[in-house]
Amino acid sequence: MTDQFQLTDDQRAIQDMARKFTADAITPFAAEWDEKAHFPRDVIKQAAELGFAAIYVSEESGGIGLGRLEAALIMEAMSYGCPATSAFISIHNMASWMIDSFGGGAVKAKFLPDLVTMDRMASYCLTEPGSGSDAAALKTTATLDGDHYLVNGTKQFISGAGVNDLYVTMVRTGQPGPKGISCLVIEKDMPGVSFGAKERKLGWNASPTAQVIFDNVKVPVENRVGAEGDGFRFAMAGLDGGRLNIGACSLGGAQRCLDEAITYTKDRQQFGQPISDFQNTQFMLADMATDLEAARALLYMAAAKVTANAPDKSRFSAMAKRLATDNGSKIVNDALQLFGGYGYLKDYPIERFWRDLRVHSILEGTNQVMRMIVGRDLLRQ
Ligand code: FAD
Ligand code: 2MC
Repeated sequence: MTDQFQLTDDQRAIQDMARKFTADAITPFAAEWDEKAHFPRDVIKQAAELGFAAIYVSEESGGIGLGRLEAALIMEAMSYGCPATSAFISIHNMASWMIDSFGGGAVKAKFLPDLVTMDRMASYCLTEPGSGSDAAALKTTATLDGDHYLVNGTKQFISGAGVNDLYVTMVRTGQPGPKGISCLVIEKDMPGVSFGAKERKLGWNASPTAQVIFDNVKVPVENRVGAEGDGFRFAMAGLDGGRLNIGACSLGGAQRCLDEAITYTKDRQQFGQPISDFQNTQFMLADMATDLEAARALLYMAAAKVTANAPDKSRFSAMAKRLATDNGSKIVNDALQLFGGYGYLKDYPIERFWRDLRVHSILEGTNQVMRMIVGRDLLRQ
């Protein structure tokens, strides 16, 4: 954010564009996508036409070269309609940015033209069955064999598994721990790549999740992003931005539910008056709005720090993700309470947001891991 906490005209323009896209292409359909566990590939591809597939990919590589605040504004706007779809697009952005920022000329030229248009879509593969929070303990191996690696292992909970074309995958090429990890782009149709069954989930139903299984997959060395041993650093740098976007998805979902609650409580009558006349309702709405604005302010500040590559950017990203996702879920829960029994029904959107936002406190690093990152950084100073 610049200029005494105002968004610039350009930032407002991009926000308006994302809001219009959401109102036209996402909001009217999101409940059905959730109900039918439908992956809206065509709508996601339309987002690419607006530049939303490569928000912070450089213009030289075909992206729109914006900052992290602009990305947060776009994610927040799209999640007003569907947090799962917005987050799916965020993950594609994170994977594409890693290739653009850390890849050499060959890997960038090979993959980025199709990624910025979403002619190919990308997943980010870090988590394994035995390593979630302790990501640096990953066991998927890539063994160098001439001009290619042989990759073996299983990635767990991968968003876009089976539907996406490219898998930006953290693999072990060396010693145990973070320094033995490298980053490879693995293609869906390479022999030996397969997928687990689609997971059945509480929410995020528009975003398919499954295992990605590598069985002696031959991956050309030219598909490596950056140097051997640097993959963990790239993965963490990617998550500095991803976590902002997940926080922004919670802000957008919470804003939607707050707006719905204001409308509903003015309309719903009990004891001969609108329930918005009760002081309890007003106090709840007041706290929801306050918690939302506080989280938004921290998230926008953290986004500015990540754009500026500030030394404390990772700590701020973790603080903002933790606060926005915790506050977001609480606000949606309170909205559900204000709707009474109707909030529990699928006839209203609140229960979908309640389910979708719940996972934001878990993925892209649990909120306990966020506290670990913040605590460690404070004590390092
Ligand atoms: P665990 O690490 O086993 O944690 C279990 C509990 O222990 C948590 O409460 C955790 O906070 C706590 N805990 C662990 N260590 C500590 C500690 N040191 N101190 C205090 N508490 C601790 N991953 C990807 O790589 N790519 C994806 O696209 C992706 N998409 C996902 C989509 C969905 C719908 C879901 C559910 C997950 C996705 N993930 C993805 C995985 C996600 O990042 C992990 O689930 C998450 O990082 C937590 O790992 P875990 O599930 O193994 O839990
Ligand atoms: N940017 C750049 N480098 C970083 C970094 C960052 N944000 N964070 C850590 N590093 C570097 C760090 O500097 C160190 O390198 P060096 O020794 O050269 O200084 C190296 O990485 C190892 O860092 P740590 O010593 O902090 O590693 P440790 O293993 O102790 O813990 C932890 C790291 C817990 C923070 C990390 O494992 C983590 O974030 N866990 C959560 C996993 C996670 O977020 N998964 C999300 C999967 S994606 C997803 O869910 C989706 C939906 C897409």
